[in-house]
Amino acid sequence: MTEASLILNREGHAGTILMNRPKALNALDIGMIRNFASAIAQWKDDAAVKLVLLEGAGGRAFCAGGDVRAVRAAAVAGDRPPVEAFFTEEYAVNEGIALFPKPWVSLIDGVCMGGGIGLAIHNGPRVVSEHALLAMPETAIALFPDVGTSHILPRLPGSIGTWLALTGARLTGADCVHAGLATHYVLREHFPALRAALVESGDASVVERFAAPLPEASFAPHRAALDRCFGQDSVLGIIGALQAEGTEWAAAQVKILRRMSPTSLSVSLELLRRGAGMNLRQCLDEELKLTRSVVHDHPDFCEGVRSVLVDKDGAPNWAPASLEAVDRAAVLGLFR
Ligand code: QUE
Repeated sequence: MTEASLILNREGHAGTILMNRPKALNALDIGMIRNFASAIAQWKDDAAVKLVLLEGAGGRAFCAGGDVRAVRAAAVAGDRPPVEAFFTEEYAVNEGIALFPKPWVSLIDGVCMGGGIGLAIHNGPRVVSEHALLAMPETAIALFPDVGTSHILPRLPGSIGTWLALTGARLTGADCVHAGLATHYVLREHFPALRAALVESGDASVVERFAAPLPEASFAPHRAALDRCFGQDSVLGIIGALQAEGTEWAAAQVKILRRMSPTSLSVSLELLRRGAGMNLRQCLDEELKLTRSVVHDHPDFCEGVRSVLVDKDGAPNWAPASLEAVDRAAVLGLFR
């Protein structure tokens, strides 16, 4: 018998959800997404469920993202319906979490990227440990910040959201609290007691009692430069501003940006600027339209997933290959 990839339970006053594909770092497949939708539907009006508790199995990850290998396989086969179903249903879950009328408590003790962030960010509390590692790595596979993060990232302090989206910067748990992605910093050793208190009390405010003193943000020394550079209104403008900084940190950011899909960087920046003026539903609709064109009508997504997750050669062949060669009209055309 195979074990379920999403395990729903009732414990005390809580509805508990365990993401359980540890070998794939709990990456979300369509079956898991459907079970999330059913948990939301069952529990939102069930007065006996005071809160939801979301965790990842295996000790290494909360959730590494969406099952983009499966999406790529469908795209390569020219099979549109499974891609349409995956993103439509995933984004509906993101909105369902945002509208969920009770605390949706995420316990993040490991890797949490992309789609994993979408399962935590739209509600709360969002608890991170000293082993949490969060990122929006989509520009490395020529996707873009989705799962409603086009609504969230433009609302983070300064230009932190743009920096995260374009560079895929990895944040520690403490960094996430400083950036506004997480709400509470709790040491891993206290997670079992926190979990027990949540289940037993049904009161999400117990997390306050478990919070540890917050270390300084790793990006604190670079915050001013980060805001100066990532506040520019084009990717080449950002790169120019970084070069003008003349620091090691700025040079490292340029090197990272130059490895990402040039089209994806341009799409992601445009999406975040639009997202600043839109509500969550509008952002999810814009993201859904973008998935169709980015996955099916542009070669970089299949190439990016091939390079990062299939062949793992770290040598993507982007088209076009440089930011200088990106045609703005072609980028805007992907937003139909
Ligand atoms: C960008 C992404 C993802 C990614 C890497 C990126 C993503 C995702 C995974 C992933 C990682 C490990 C696994 C797995 C998936 O990596 O969405 O199954 O074992 O799910 O650069 O968007």
